[in-house]
Amino acid sequence: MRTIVLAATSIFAIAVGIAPAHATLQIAWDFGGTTGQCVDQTACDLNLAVGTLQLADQVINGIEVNGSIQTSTKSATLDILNTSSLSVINTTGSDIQVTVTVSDNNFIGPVTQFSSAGSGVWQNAVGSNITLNWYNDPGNAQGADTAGDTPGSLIDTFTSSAIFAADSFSHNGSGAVSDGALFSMTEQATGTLGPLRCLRHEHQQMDQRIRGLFRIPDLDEMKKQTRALLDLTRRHLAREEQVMFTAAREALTSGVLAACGEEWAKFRGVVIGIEPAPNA
Ligand SMILES: [Ca+2]
Repeated sequence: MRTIVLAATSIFAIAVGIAPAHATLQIAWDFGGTTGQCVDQTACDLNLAVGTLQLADQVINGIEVNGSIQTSTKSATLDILNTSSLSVINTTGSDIQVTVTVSDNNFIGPVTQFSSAGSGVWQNAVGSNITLNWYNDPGNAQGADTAGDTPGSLIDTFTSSAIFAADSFSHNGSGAVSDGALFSMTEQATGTLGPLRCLRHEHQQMDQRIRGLFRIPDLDEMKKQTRALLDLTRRHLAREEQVMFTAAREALTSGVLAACGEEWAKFRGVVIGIEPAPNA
């Protein structure tokens, strides 16, 4: 199974201004402990324009990143920091904690108001979550030296957890800031992507639905809820088959697998290697 955050985009815009100066747009990441960074106009940046930082499509510690572009705009009337990815895919059978931070400084003030927005689509990622954080620093410190480097104040935050197989989120924010001639902006996306969260979440859902069945007085409603529980259980078993058992086959030695098989066969009262009789 693959976990996808599609079109995770966030935009950070601040109105008004004075005069430009040198600054650095950069991105830093931490994918399950594998860290990295890319700075605008260095070898890792595919886009020749200053203020646009484009990463090559790549897999970092099992996380496949496609179409990652960051932009930084500084003018007398508008300062914008933007980051987006077409898709961020967990290709492994494990949950992975991901953090991506984008920052630039020497945005042009003074400014007194900010607007923020973020949106995305979850695909096959139930139980995964992402938190978007927006930071503003009147001290103009450069952020994103590391994924945890977020100078200034947290001025907006938003969290989304994937609930449905295809799920979307969006958020808008705005408020007051107090920035002088120069300031910095930093955006961060942090959360956990993974199939195990999805499986655990389904376990919780099944437990809730089973408990709920006993409280339904109406027979038709109970039938409807029982069918929904069966659908959820079938989907969950298929997902376990696809994710858990594939991961177990890859991770465990044949001796351990055989021992597990014997144990579970004993528990279920079946004999390994004997096919059930036709029409049994
Ligand atoms: Ca560039």
